Amino acid sequence: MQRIAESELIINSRGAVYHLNVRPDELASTVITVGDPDRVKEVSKHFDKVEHTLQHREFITHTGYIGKKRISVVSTGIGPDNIDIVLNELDALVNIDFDSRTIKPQLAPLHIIRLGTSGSLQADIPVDAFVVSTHGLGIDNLLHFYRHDNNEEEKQLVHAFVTHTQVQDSLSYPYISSAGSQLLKHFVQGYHHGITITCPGFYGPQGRVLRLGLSNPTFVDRLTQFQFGQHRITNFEMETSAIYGLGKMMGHQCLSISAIVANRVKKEFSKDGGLAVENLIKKSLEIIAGM
Ligand code: R1P
Ligand code: URA
Repeated sequence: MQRIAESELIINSRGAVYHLNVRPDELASTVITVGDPDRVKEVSKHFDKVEHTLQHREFITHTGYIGKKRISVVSTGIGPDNIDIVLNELDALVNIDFDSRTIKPQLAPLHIIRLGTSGSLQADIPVDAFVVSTHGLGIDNLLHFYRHDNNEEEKQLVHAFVTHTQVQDSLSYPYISSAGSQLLKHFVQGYHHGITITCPGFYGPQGRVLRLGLSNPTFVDRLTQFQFGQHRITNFEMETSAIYGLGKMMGHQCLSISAIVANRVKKEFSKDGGLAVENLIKKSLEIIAGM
């Protein structure tokens, strides 16, 4: 088995993986990711017991228990580039032996659940609603650095998306990946379902105009109008496609759930986004603890 060099997998003096500063024994097999580092304690305050509290840069991890269920909550910061770090390091923590620096013969699947915020692209999905991403459609370029493939239906969906939005000339080719089916089935009642677009920015890539003009001014309207069979685009944010794409290739079950804080069709913003996120955390933790 090939040894992974010190320059490729960086382990600190505590025996912890470099960016996350987490050791293999400090991570649970159910991992909740949140963008905002301050949101970690908003999740772990619902734990019966917190075992580990760790931090390096924007990556804060709390590991603890709800009843007998061991859960870690990890902040990712914003964007697909941070997800490249978090997903690779979470996977290394369970699937690479840190002593021999070799891939373990028996791979361990994680359950990775993002609890985030998002902008709605449909008039009938209001602020403060919850959306589960059936797919992450990435208009960032992260997955193209890895060998990856889509099935025929996914290829057709991406092709229809490119034709409809006319994005192919100026942006990297979009990619798509789907939610982990073992997780998706638990989050139905009280959650909208749909395709989530993952953007490499909050302003221009999500069609927001402050002072700068947009290269494709009709892009956001076209997202709202897109249809592929029964599929429509419900929302956009900045991590889902990267989590789904990398997580699936690594063999993990991933799910992204968002509280809607902005409705871009109705031009509305939540009056209390913090409360919407708190409600999402409480409702989803009850389900996660019982899975
Ligand atoms: C932008 O404000 C951030 O909010 C959303 C986006 O994905 C992006 O990370 O999620 P979080 O609230 O989880 O960070
Ligand atoms: N996060 C985003 O990325 N976009 C929004 O509109 C709201 C939250």
